[in-house]
Amino acid sequence: SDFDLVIRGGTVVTAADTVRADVGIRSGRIAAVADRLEDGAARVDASGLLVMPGGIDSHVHLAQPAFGGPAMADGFETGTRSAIAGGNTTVIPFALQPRGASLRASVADYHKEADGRSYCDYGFHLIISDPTASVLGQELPALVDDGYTSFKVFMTYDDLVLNDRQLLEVFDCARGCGALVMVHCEGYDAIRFMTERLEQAGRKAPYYHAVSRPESVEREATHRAISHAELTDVPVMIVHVSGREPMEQIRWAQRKGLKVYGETCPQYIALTADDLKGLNMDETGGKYVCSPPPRDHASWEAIWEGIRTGVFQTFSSDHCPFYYEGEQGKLNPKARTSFRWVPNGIPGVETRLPILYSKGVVEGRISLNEFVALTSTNHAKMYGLYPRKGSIAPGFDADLVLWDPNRKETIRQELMHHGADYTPYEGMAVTGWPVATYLRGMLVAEEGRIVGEPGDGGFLKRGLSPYAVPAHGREI
Ligand code: DUC
Ligand code: ZN
Ligand code: ZN
Ligand code: ZN
Repeated sequence: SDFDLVIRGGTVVTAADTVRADVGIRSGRIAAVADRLEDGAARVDASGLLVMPGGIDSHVHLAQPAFGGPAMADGFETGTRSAIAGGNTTVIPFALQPRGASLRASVADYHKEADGRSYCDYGFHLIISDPTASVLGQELPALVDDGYTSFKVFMTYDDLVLNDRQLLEVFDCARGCGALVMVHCEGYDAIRFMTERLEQAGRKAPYYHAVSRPESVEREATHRAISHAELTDVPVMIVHVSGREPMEQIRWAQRKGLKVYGETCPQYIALTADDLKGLNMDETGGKYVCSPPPRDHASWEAIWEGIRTGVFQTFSSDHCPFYYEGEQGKLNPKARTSFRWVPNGIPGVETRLPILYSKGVVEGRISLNEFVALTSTNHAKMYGLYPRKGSIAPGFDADLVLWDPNRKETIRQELMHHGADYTPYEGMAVTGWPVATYLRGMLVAEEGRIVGEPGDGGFLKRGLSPYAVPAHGREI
């Protein structure tokens, strides 16, 4: 027969359609989608299941150095193992330039980490912490040509923060290169001011992490990033948006006609700042420390409003895992002395799809097609992977997740495949769960078992984002 594999009898869901169809796969690609295909060399019965494009998580952190802090709990092996178990087939982590380092050399370090270790396909965004003349003039344009077509910049953190002048210079460079800029919007000085005041008052429990960076701090930085993007005429993606105020800034910009995009994450519809209180303001609140911090129930509703009305294009995990008990069982005592030393980030690459499916599709807030757009298709389009990734149609890579829409699970650490020693979603009941994950036609995960191998995943040289074209056109 014509096919290496036929996935038979499932309901195929894309960002546009929901149809009962068979999917024929040949040489790692989708060869046919039709009502009824003849058997291939192999056949899988998907009756009762949804067949969706594999999740694309365009915001994960793997193997990032911690600047003297604790090491990240996931490198490429455990992080992508967790990704495929959770129904994903592509991740886009970050290659971080430490200050003083060459960007090209930093990218090479991440390739060394990823090479032969990844269970799924991957690209890299570039984190720019030191936008020197040679970085802006030579390194970035060459790296964009090589498929690193998006940058992330930070408006906070001692080791990463860019001042307004530097933000403008990176934005202007991105405009010239056709790269898409992702911005971490929280104001550095306001956070420092609050952190020092809270520590002086003896307020050092993890909960005060949330108090030190309230929504106004995120809203101000979001507005500032948007204004700089307008000034330089460059499209920007505002990442990890936590609540109403930053969401409304993005909506305001979009209504003005600016090319401002938005990303949100599971923690902003499933956790609140109260989680950072732990048990009676103890250190267990450290399991929920991430930035921006989770807010409150009204913020969840604001995030849903932004999802439903198209303010947000992507729903990413911001998977950024650290060990609660300390690296390899060694306690991280400094993190217990003040919230300021608790590393910012939580694991979530494996739970992103079930959380959005359960709260979004099952609870009636979004359609199946919107689910696919938010978790896969829009990531591919936004970051230059379309039309290779992100849909189910002839010619696309056969990256698929077979999804049981009725399966009830309780998220628990024992189910997870990540390197971290906890999940912040412990005990959360969800409906809808990945049953099998196919990477370019290969079964890589099935029922929580990892079937693929490290090295199955390869590097994706990404094209320019069609969303990164400046509103006023490219220079000639
Ligand atoms: N920003 C991220 O994107 N991830 C984790 C922490 C942070 O500040
Ligand atoms: Zn440039
Ligand atoms: Zn960030
Ligand atoms: Zn992140």
